[in-house]
Amino acid sequence: MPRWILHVDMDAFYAAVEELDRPALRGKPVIVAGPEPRGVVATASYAARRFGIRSGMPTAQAKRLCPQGVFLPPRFPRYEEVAQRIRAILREYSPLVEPVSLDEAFVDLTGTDLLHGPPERVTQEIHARIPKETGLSCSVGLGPNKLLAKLASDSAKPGGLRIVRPEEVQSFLDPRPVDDLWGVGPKTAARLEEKGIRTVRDLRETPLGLLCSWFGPNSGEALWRLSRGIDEDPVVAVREVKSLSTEVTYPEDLLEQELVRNEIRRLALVVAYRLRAEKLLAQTVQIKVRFSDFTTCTRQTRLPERTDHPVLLAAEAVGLLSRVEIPPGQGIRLLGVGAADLGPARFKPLPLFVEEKLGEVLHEVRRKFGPHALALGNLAEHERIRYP
Ligand code: DCP
Ligand code: CA
Ligand code: CA
Repeated sequence: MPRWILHVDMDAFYAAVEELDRPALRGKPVIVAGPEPRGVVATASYAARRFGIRSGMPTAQAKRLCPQGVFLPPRFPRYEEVAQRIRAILREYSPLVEPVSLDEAFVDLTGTDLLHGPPERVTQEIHARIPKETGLSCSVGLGPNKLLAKLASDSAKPGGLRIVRPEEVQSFLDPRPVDDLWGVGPKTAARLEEKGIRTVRDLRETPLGLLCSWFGPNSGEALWRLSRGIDEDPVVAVREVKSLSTEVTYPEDLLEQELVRNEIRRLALVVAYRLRAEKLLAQTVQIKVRFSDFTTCTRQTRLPERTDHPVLLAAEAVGLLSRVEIPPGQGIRLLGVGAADLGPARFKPLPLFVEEKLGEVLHEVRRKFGPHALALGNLAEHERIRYP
């Protein structure tokens, strides 16, 4: 099966986030940089790039080039938060998401057609969704491997989308300078230049034997393959944060709705307590329900904000339960509640809900007396359940 790899890279990432958070800055020359005298520019908005400002340039020099520029210190927790939202979107399309840096990731879309439709369409959807859901501009490339996906997104920058189909690979690569190829560093590029090899086409037309005699058999062959757009490097998923869940198998199947609801609430509180203990917040809540006949179903929902709030998590979990149809005559043997899309609690957003205070109190009581010390709602009935 031919591979389809997608590459996403955000445009002027740090500066774009600053403009998002402070709309008055939009379109201005925004420069995110360490302070003088020793600081350097992390990134500059496209408006600032017109003044010749580039990443890595000393801040002092950037100020000379653009005295009217808006110079801001970086806010990493905020960039990380945005990065995680982007990754969560990408993970909806494939489990194989490889973040390369905060603002960049590969996604392997090979064989995801049945679930999500053709990769070309998924690419368009992702390209439209990221700006819509984050307010930030991104560049997206799709190709038969990582090498071509990244070159495709680079060539679409800023804000574009480029698809390189297998039959277009050579015409897409040929006119590019050799150092566009991943793995051709400045040293190799300089040595190739000495031999009169400047473009990928020049490189492709150089016999393998000659390349091997210049660079050794391994590098020679690597160059030969790169010039043909051959790259088998796999997309390796890095699970940033684990999910967290708890489940109970009941010695006797649960039959009463109210009992099931109370159990789901109780399990959600245990999950909330563990999130708090691990200093994590969750954006996705999941439940798992197994019936008497062992058939199992799961439901999940994505929250607008990450939270470890016990009341909210319990309410979401109970809400999910109402989306489960219990087949007639079936009891419930197992219930589980999970939290996923976890992120560090240190970047916790400001409280959005009035119940936040109640959440604090619940956590405090559990911290002192253990996770089962308190429960929400009417839990008198749940005491009838014997836990294994
Ligand atoms: N970065 C940094 N120091 C550098 C290069 C980059 O701190 N020397 C940071 C700031 C960037 C982010 O990493 O916003 C992503 O880097 P990119 O190279 O992808 O550059 P940008 O996203 O800023 O711009 P572009 O639109 O060219 O991708
Ligand atoms: Ca970028
Ligand atoms: Ca990048």
